[in-house]
Amino acid sequence: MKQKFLITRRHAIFAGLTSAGALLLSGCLKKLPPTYGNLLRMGDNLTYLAQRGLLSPKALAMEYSKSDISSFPATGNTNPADPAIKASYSKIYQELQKNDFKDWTLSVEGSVAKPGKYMLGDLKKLGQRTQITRHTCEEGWSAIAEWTGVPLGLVLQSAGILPDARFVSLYGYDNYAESIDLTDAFHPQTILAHTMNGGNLPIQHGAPVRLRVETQIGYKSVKYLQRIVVTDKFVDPAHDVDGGWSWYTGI
Ligand SMILES: Nc1nc2c(c(=O)[nH]1)N[C@H]1C(S)=C(S)[C@@H](COP(=O)(O)O)O[C@H]1N2
Ligand SMILES: [Mo]
Repeated sequence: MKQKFLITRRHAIFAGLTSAGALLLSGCLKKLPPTYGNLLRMGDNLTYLAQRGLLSPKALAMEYSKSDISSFPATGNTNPADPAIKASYSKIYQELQKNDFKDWTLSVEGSVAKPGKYMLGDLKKLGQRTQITRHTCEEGWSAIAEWTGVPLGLVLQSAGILPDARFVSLYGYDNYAESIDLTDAFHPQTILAHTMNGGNLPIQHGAPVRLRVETQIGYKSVKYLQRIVVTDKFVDPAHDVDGGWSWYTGI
């Protein structure tokens, strides 16, 4: 599924080599991604440098108006409760679904002063943001939707993020996982979305709560959120780097 992405990415790498060289020389060395040094992950250096070197960390991804909202394919896992999935998480997700996700909690762990479980109501009280954005999948399609959710930065603040914190790993009920750095975690458009186009987030799009990282490509936006772990070291929870995927996929 992510294969095509790698090829198009390679083209982008060659196209961007000269400008990246210039960026490197212009003193952006401290802004290198944690995958720096891995020859197969040179694409990360380029997109990371371009974003971290040229944009303010709070620069917003493009937002659209309601008339731009489009149909929205569902990809990857579209129903963790599918009985055909023989993994233990399938039963757990079925139970949550039976009760309309009222028993759903998000566990916040790691480098935080107050680790613990948040119910959806607890999260909503922290603050909310609504944004109409474009999702771009590595398979080559994109779609626009309106998302409402709780900024991840507010959740991390509320949990008392510790000074040694550097990365955030997010795990879904289907064992899918991704990690992002604190710049993306505290980006104003990085939200834990519970509402899509004004209604509860549908199962196929990650119910009850999914991540939206609008500064990166679609596969970073973990659906079916279960657990967030703040770490002081770089973690690649889904082994993207070993599997030949980009860890940083800035758009
Ligand atoms: N938990 C989980 N999150 C996931 C995936 C998945 O399979 N499981 N697929 C990813 C990919 S590749 C994309 S493009 C988007 C798809 O989101 P959508 O199904 O709402 O279109 O979710 C991402 N997050
Ligand atoms: Mo994707």
